[in-house]
Amino acid sequence: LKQRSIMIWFTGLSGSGKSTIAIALERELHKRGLLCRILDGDNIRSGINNNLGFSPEDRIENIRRIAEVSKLFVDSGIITIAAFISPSNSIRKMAADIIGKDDFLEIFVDTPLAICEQRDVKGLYAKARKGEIKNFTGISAPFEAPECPALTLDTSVLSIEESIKLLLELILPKIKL
Ligand code: GGZ
Repeated sequence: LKQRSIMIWFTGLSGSGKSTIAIALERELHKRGLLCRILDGDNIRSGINNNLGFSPEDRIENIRRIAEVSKLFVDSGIITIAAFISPSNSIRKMAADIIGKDDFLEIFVDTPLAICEQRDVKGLYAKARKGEIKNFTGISAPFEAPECPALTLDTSVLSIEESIKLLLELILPKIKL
């Protein structure tokens, strides 16, 4: 493999743009001949973690399993991109400790709650406001901003292209051998 593998860990609210950026980033890395893999709610919460909900305990177990799986990918030389809310410093530290701090890049998708709620792509914020979804991050469950992310991206200010440019500037020097 002509690449060094790292973990690119996106954290942020539902609707902040984590998956959209992850998919665009994956495309750019593939274009450059780099091997990468996205882990997100679509392939993890529907499969390996389909017995987990959104209580604080289940979120910890969700992230723990994701980190263990990510570690296997990273150790195989694959650039691994995770897009999960991962709502607290302690939960993200657990992930970094499992994967290894040297390989772990924390990216904060810091789109304001008001914008995420306005977008409400899946109608979940409206349901959370009505109390139809409990423990909803940003509404009835906490989100703790990262203290020292490698990069912060606000998708209400930056275009996807601008976010990808910033990400590539950060990542490419770290993964090219
Ligand atoms: C937060 C929830 C909830 C609750 C369902 N709180 O926009 P989405 O739909 O596709 O992304 C959200 C996703 C969050 O799962 P994560 O595995 O990323 O969360 S965590 O890291 O905290 O374990 C949202 C949907 O699941 N969803 N109920 N109560 N998000």
